[in-house]
Amino acid sequence: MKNDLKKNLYYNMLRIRMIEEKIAALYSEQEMRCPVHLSIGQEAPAVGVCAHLSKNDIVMSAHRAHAHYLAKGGSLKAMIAELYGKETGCAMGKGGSMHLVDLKAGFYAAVPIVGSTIPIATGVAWGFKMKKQDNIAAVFLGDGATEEGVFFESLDFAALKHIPILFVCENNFYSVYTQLKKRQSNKRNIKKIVQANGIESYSSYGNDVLKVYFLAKKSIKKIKKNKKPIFLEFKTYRWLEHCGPNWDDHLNYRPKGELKIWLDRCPLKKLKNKIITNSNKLKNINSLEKKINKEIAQAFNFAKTAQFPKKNIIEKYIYSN
Ligand SMILES: Cc1ncc(C[n+]2csc(CCOP(=O)(O)OP(=O)(O)O)c2C)c(N)n1
Ligand SMILES: [Mg+2]
Repeated sequence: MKNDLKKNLYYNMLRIRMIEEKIAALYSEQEMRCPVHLSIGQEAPAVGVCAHLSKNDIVMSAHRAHAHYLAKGGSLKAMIAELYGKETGCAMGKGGSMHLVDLKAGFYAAVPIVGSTIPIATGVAWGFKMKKQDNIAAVFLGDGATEEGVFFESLDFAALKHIPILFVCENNFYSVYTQLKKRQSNKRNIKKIVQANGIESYSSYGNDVLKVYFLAKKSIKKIKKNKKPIFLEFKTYRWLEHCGPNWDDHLNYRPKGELKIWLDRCPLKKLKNKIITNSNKLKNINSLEKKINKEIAQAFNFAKTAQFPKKNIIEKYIYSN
């Protein structure tokens, strides 16, 4: 396997990790006034899936959207400005972290009502098919979203109409403070449930970006060829609190020792060890970090020095379009 591929995937995950770490570090300044749901620890599904999507394929997401937005090519400056509530933000400073959007990059928005973007993405993908366009939609959803009725309605419709959509479930085993096994019978297997809805379905380990990459590659190729939906479940883990920049292991809703196991399964660490074989390569990695730090500093400066939105900015936007 080409080392370039590993390096690219590593770079994209590192970039997301470092951006979110910066958000966490500056959050207590209280200049970012929106809630933030960070993806630290679960960067691999976003990067491995979006690596195969073209500009004209679209992605939708939910409350935990930074990684998806960035992996799809959303503007970093506009994202950080959005978190600061500024008029140069991707939603004109009116949405915050949970309402990211970058139409140019094919990121057709994140909406924090759990499950709400699943039918919207299904509709967009259906539209592609009706217009005989070759594009697909990918929608990222959590394990909690698979408990919403609209998830099943969307599966049914996608199966029935042969809709070119990739459903990507990031199963981090939690919905806020409640573990999957306290919410669902242990007989409930999401892959089999989706298969029973007539959709090809796979489950894989979500902290190995190469596994994600190759499964996504095969699946997206198939969706484009057969114009039929596919569902992927990636098992992964959120390190920080559900919402906010802090560690929360002391709250004891996670079984003792579980966090430590998943910290050891860090998606970046695994790949970094594969890339570094000598000290020369280590120097290369340091230069990646330097490059990312520079980009982050520019984005935060852009956000902090921007204006807050003027009154009626949304109304003006709507009436001028
Ligand atoms: C319809 C709806 N119900 C409840 C909530 C509150 N809520 C916000 S995030 C969340 C957890 C969702 O869990 P999951 O889909 O697994 O995503 P994760 O946070 O683990 O990434 C809940 C219940 C909501 N936003 N929308
Ligand atoms: Mg979850």
